[in-house]
Amino acid sequence: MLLLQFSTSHYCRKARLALGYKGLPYQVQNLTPGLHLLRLKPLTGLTTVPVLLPQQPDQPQAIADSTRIFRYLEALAPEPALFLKDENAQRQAWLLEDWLDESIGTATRFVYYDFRAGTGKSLDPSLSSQIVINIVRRQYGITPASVKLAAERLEQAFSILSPWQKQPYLLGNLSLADLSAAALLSPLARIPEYRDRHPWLFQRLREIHALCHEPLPPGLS
Ligand SMILES: N[C@@H](CCC(=O)N[C@@H](CS)C(=O)NCC(=O)O)C(=O)O
Repeated sequence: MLLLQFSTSHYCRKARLALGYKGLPYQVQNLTPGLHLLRLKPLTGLTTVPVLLPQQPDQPQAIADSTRIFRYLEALAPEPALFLKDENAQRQAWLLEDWLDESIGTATRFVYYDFRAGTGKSLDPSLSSQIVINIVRRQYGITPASVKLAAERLEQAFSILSPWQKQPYLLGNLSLADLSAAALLSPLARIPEYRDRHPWLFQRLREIHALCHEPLPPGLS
């Protein structure tokens, strides 16, 4: 299998966590932002990574979107299970996964790129890095007002995810909600303020990454 990705994308990290948890062998191909459209559009009709290419004659050519990749991997390799046996609990897992994908993954992106352009500039002050950061900020409409909203959404997220303070898995047993939270909140590991205020969150991120045999994100390694 081949995973088409951006090396720094937290949505691609989410797909890698699932592949690692399942213990499936795969390779990655890092696409160049901008040129990625040329590769992805004909394959999926979409412009986003991750995209998984099973590269097997009896399998689909391409699976786009991290949520679809979760479903595909669970059908391909049911053990170890990523879906919970209890139907109600699994519904909760899907709800959390969708909220993390649609709301929180975006909020972390906003807060992270705002940090990298401001107090976190010293992480990589090179012109090329700052150009990329500014392109991303323009592409996603990252402005002081939208960053403020994103930061507020994250505060609410920490309270919704508070079961993680007392137990290793959000819904009692490991689920796709844990993998989604571990990946989509991972950019915050580079921001000292978040690391200092929520040590429990980064402890869980470490544990989930170890379970999925995925190297830790920058800031935790
Ligand atoms: N819901 C999608 C979101 C993926 C996503 O936003 N990917 C970003 C990278 S973090 C991307 O490919 N952006 C490039 C673009 O939109 O052209 C998923 O879960 O796969």
